[in-house]
Amino acid sequence: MERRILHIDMDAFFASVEVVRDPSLRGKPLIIGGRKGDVRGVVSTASYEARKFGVHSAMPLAHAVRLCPHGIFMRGDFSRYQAASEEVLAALRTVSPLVEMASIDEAYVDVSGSQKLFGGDDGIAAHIKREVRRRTQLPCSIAIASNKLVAKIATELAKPDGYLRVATGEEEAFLAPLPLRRLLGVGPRTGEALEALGIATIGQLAAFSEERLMKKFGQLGRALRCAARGESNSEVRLEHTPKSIGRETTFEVDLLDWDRVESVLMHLMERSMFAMRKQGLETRCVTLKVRYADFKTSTFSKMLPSSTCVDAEVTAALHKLLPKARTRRARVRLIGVSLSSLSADQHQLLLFDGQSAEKWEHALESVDRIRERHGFESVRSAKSMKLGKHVKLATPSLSR
Ligand code: TTP
Ligand code: MG
Repeated sequence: MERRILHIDMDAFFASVEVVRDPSLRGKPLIIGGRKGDVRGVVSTASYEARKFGVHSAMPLAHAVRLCPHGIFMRGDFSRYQAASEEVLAALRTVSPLVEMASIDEAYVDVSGSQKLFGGDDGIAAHIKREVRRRTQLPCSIAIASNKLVAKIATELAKPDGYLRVATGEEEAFLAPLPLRRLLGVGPRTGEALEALGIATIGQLAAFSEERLMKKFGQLGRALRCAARGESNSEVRLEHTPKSIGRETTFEVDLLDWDRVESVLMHLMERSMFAMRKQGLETRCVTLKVRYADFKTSTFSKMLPSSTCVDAEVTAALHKLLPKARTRRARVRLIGVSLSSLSADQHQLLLFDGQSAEKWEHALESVDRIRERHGFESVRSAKSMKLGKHVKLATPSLSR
């Protein structure tokens, strides 16, 4: 199978998130990192409009104020950027489970196995751009090449809001005309030393005598020459997928009322499923956990015929497990649900009960969007509605 690696980098990331939050900021020179008076601050990002004035990341804020006195300066909100980053990760997982977030706004995806399903590189890139837009409204740049090194360099050239494809076999020709400093690993010092040898482009480095490079730089010389030829075989390092996602709660008083227990369980299930979908995952195994008044704890698990992110399918599994928990005629102290055998949600539900599952997924997507805007409790199932308008659990439930 031909190896194809996608690299994505968000455009002016922190600034773009602020523009989505407050569209009146669009088109303005926006600088995130601190307010004008924060003398000790540094710029974390500048919008493209602010970059025209020479403002860039890592610059002292005071310097940025001098270059762009009419700019809009903001401290920013890291938790919002983190949330947007998680949405990007979820979007990427819809094309391949092999995702590596390299930084908060940048990722690699091994898309070798996704070519047929999405119609090649171009189809994959279009799908991701659409999916990122839909989930975050943010612009991004994408490149696809045969390895990480070439893909990352190509993304820079695709900016802003662009897409670039480097065909397998074209790596060296693609890199050749680019200035030396575009090559990763060539910092200011190495750059100067190479330039002293008369090397100004990546192509000139690729063609340079390996012997002479090794004499001057040792092993680094050989590595740089390989990189200049577009050779790299570093793997996409997998993002950690949690073992399970679950929610549980202990009742204020032990309960015999299974109708009430079931309502709380459905609420916990909806919360777990929401958290799972937010991470772009689906589940294959549902576990019901019950602790009785005498502290005896039992778990009951059910494997599903295929992975799902649809509440109704997990509800059905819980309904099969509940009678088992009820055979013990003791009061219930704690109830919980846990979803495991998690995998990247690739929306490949067409094999099993295809149509209805797909319909459900679309419905849930709108539900999740409403919840993000108006709070989790804005949309609830009939069963968990029995708990009343605002659900207050005695002990907050935690995800593991
Ligand atoms: P980058 O991807 O380097 O920059 P960017 O997304 O702002 O712009 P570009 O379109 O050129 O990719 O960094 C991503 C985010 O990381 C950036 O928005 C803010 C943060 N960051 C810092 O806080 N400090 C820094 O020095 C850099 C480089 C980035
Ligand atoms: Mg970026």
